[in-house]
Amino acid sequence: MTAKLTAEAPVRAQAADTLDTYDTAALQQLDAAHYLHPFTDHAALRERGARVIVRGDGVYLWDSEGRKIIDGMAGLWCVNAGYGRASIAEAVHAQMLALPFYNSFFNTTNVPAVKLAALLATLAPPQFQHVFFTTSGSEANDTIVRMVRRYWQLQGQPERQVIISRRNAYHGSTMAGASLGGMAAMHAQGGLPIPGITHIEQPNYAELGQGMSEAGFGLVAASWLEDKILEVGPDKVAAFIGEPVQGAGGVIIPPATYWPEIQRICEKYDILLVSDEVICGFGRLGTWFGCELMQAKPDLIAFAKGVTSGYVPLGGVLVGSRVAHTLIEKGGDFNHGFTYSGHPVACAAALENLRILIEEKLVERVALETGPHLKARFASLVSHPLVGHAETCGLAAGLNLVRRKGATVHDCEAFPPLNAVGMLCRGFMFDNGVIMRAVGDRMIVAPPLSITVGEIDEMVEKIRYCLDLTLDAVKERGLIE
Ligand code: PXG
Repeated sequence: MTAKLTAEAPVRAQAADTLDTYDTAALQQLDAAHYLHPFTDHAALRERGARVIVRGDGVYLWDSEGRKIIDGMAGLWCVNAGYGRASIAEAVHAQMLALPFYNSFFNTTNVPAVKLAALLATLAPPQFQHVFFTTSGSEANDTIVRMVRRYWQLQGQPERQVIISRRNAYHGSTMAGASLGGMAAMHAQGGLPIPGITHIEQPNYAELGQGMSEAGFGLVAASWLEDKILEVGPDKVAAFIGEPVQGAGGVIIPPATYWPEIQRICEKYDILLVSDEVICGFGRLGTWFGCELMQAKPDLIAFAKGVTSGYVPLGGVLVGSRVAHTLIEKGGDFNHGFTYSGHPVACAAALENLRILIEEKLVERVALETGPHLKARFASLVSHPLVGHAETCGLAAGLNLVRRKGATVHDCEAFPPLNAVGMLCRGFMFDNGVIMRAVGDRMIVAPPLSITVGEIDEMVEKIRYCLDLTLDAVKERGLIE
C-alpha cells in the first residue's frame, strides 16, 4: 500500500469512483483505518489491504483493479439467482417509493410480507403454513431458541430447555447462534455456549467413520443423539438442531442413513427437530429445502441468505403445524420480535427473487443438470496429486488437499494444520480469478444456482490450474516430496 491516509483521502476516493475508476490504495487505507470486518485478523488485513469488490453480473465479480473473478461462493452461500438482476432492484425501488418501512407489531401488516408468507407456505414442505421473519440467519436461530422453550412452557413441560446441536455446526454469530454452533474458536472468545445448549459429534464420515461403511456410520452418528438425550434426561431436552449439509463446517454431507434415523430418535423422545436451512434452503441441494433431500420432517426451519439471494438482508423461521398451533391457540403474546420483522423492502426483494428461481427452474436445474455436472467435474479433480477426496451435493462441493493420497478417504495423510495449505490455495484462487473458501485444508464451492454448465467447466479448469500452483508452492516449501 502506498497511499497515505490524509483528510482528503475520502474525497479522492469518491472523486475517482464517480468516473468508474477506483483509487484502490486510498480505499484500502480508509478500510484499514475505520472498518472492522467480520471474522478478520485486522493486523494481517492492514498489511495486505482489503480487496475491493465493485460490481457483479451473473456468476462474475469485478474488483477495483478491473479483475474479473468467477464467484464460486455465491457471495457467502447466498446469491442464488446470480448478480445483476435488474428486476430485483426494480422491485425494491418500487417498494421503497410505495412504503419503505412499516412495522408488523401492533396489529399491522404490509403487502409484501403477507404475500411472501403465503408463497413460502406453498414452497415449503406441507407441515409449514406459518413464518416468522427476521433479518438474518443468526436472528432466525435466536428466534428458534426462544420459540422452542416457549412451546414446551405452553405444553406444561417448562423443564424441557436443552437444545442439542453438533460440533463443527454453524448457526450464526449472536449469543444464541454462536452457542448453537459447534465452533470451538467462537466459544473460546465469548464465554459460550450459553446455558442449556449441548453438542454431539458431527456425521463426518472422512473424519470419524474409519472401519465402517458409510451407511453404518450414518446410524452410529445418529445414535450419538440418543446417547446425549439419555445423558441429559429425555424430559429435559427441547430440540435437536442440524444443517442438512454442514456448510461453513466444510460441506460435510451426511450418509443417507443419518437424517431418517435422527428423525426416528426425535419422534421416539418427542423432541422437536430443527433444520437450519440458511445455506441449504432455496435450492442449494437441488430441492427447495435440504430436509426434503435428507428425508427428514422437521418442526422448524431456519432460513435466510437465498430467500433474497442476499440482495437485501432477510431471514426467518418456518413454523410447522405442531409449534404454530400451540403458539397461536394457547400462547397469547409471544414476547419476541424485531423492528425489521417482515420489512416490506426485504420481502419485496424476496418475492422477485423467488419468482426468478421458479420461472427459470433453477432448483430443478441444480437437481438435473448443474448439480450432476459439478459432481462429475469435482470427481475428476481427484486425479490431481494434491486432492485426496471430493464430495458434492447439489451445488455445494468440497475437496481435501492432502499430503499423501490413499485408497480410501481414511487412508489419506493430511498436512499438519500449521502448514495452512488451504489458505495458500485460496490465495492462488483469488489471484487467478476464482473464489473458493478454505475450511482448513478442505476447499469448498457453492456457486450461484444460475451457473451454466460452461461456467462450471471454466471454474473447475481455474481450480485445477490453482491446484497446480499450490502443488508447486508446497513442494518449494518442502511440505511434500
Ligand atoms: N445458519 C447457517 C447454517 C449459516 O450458514 C447462519 C445460520 C447465520 O446467518 P447470518 O445471516 O446471521 O450470518 C449461517 C451463516 C462461512 C460463513 O464462512 C457462513 C455463514 C456466515 C458467515 C460465514 O462459510 N453462514
